[in-house]
Amino acid sequence: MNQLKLKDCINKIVNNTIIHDIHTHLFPPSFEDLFLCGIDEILTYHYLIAEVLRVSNVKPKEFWKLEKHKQADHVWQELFIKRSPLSEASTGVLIILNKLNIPLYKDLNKIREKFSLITGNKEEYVKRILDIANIQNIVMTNDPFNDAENKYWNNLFFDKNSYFQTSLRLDGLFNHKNTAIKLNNKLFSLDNSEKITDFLLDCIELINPLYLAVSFSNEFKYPADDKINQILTETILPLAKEKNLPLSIMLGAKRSINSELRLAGDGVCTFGINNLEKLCSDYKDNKFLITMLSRENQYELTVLARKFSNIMPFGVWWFLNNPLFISEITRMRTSLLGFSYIPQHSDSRVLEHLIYKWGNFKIILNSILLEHYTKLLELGWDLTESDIKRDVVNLYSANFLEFLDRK
Ligand code: FIX
Ligand code: ZN
Repeated sequence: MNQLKLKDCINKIVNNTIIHDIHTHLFPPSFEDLFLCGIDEILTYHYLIAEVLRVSNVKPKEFWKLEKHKQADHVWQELFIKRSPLSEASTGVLIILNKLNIPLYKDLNKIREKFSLITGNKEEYVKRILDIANIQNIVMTNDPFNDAENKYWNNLFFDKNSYFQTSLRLDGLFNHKNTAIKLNNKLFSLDNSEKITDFLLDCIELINPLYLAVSFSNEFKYPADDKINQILTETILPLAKEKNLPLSIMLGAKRSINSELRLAGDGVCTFGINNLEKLCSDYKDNKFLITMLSRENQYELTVLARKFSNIMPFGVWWFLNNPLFISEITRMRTSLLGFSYIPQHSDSRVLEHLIYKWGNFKIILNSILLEHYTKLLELGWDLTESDIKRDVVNLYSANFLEFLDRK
């Protein structure tokens, strides 16, 4: 294969291979209010809210009193009209509009009109967006402690054949104020490990997750004589092992450092990698999907993954999800791990986010693959189109699916 053919071949494969998006906050249309799409939802994404509240004169308390379309008007005015939309999240809005063939009107109402013409049939619209991004499956973040979501599970609303798949988010076990919770019309008390295990078994039965998930700031220490360690070691880890479910641990989000900003108020902290090292070493029969929020932690995590095959690093999370860090982290991971990691997840909260988050990632992946494969060709390696296809399939889906299946 020559250099020119290589470029076209990579481009075609990167854009046409189907993706398994392993962590999102999306829901299918059957979850009614939780299914988010359209320009007002896109503009009131918490990434943009954080950006607007630092430049506008409207105080957070006032902003939250506005109706959603007024909040969207405000974001549009401040971040797109009064200033150029340069940040990753605001450029993302323009990418979405481009891909949906909606002109970049400065008048937001005109954009709203265009959206109203295409979002009418929600199921068809989901299919359209997934086709644009070339995504086959989306993993939701299913939180039994969230009342707004819980009611759908209680009524067995979920269509198990949809593109949407499930994961069981358990942060609520550590933060939950009450010791009782209702799930599927059953009341569970969560005051000891045995009862928590019963609750988790019912959640797993009901939600049928691909993996269990938690997030921790650097306040999580392992080992330690505290409630987190007790819940983790007496309930979550034994169950995850028994059911052969990976535990996804998202490390380094410091929650609510400015609570006035609500969901937009979380920050970042570096995490003591020695805690993760000890955990993965003590629980070699458990599988861990790990993503870390701090840039400083990325190299250590990658080195740790070389030592522990029960660690699968995934995604370039949240504030890191911009070209500079995606490029740096993906290059570093590839140099140390080959393609034995999961390079990206979208973390989309609004359906159309899939378009820009995956679109941006593919541009970077394209150039990284070109560099790596060029080197192989220069060294005389016999590289075929099907080799490249196999590698991209591994990155986009197979590494995840094989990790799930691994015993
Ligand atoms: O904890 C998480 O899953 C985070 O991804 C979210 O809490 C965060 O708000 C987010 O949407 C980041 O992209
Ligand atoms: Zn998330």
